[in-house]
Amino acid sequence: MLERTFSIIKPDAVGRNLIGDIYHRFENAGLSIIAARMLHLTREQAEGFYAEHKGKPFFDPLIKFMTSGPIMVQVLEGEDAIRRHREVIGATDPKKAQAGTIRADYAASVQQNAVHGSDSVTSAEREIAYFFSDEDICIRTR
Ligand code: DAT
Ligand code: MG
Repeated sequence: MLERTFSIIKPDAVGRNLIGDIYHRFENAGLSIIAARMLHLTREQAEGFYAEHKGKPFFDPLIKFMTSGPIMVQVLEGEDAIRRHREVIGATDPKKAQAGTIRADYAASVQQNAVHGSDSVTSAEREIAYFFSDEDICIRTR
């Protein structure tokens, strides 16, 4: 089924000039970028985005990391996009991520793990709407 998912290239990967490499991997996996923007998250924006993790021991360091530099946010569209995107990204812990995935290749740790990808249809819808309005999304004609 044609799906949309939400993606972040995190401050570590942006800082290492990996935007092009990561976009290439998305496109090679059949995921089309249909909206994109660079921004530097405020603490409030980061806390709201990661609200489901509030209270966990890694929450404060996560917010500090996510606000440490600019990020790229994008909406990806493709067949089975949510699962496919998570496959290209790899497991949260880079030590457990399959060889050839973005996190296996670029993540320095569980926290500094290069990318974010929505984990379900519900979170994809919430996360897309958190950063993009309907007018930001470009419908592909080919
Ligand atoms: P994912 O990003 O793979 O969906 P998640 O939703 O469980 O993983 O966690 C969100 C982010 O929080 C994750 O990318 C990095 C950070 N994080 C999760 N578990 C952590 C842990 N045990 N120690 C440090 N950071 C963690
Ligand atoms: Mg998650």
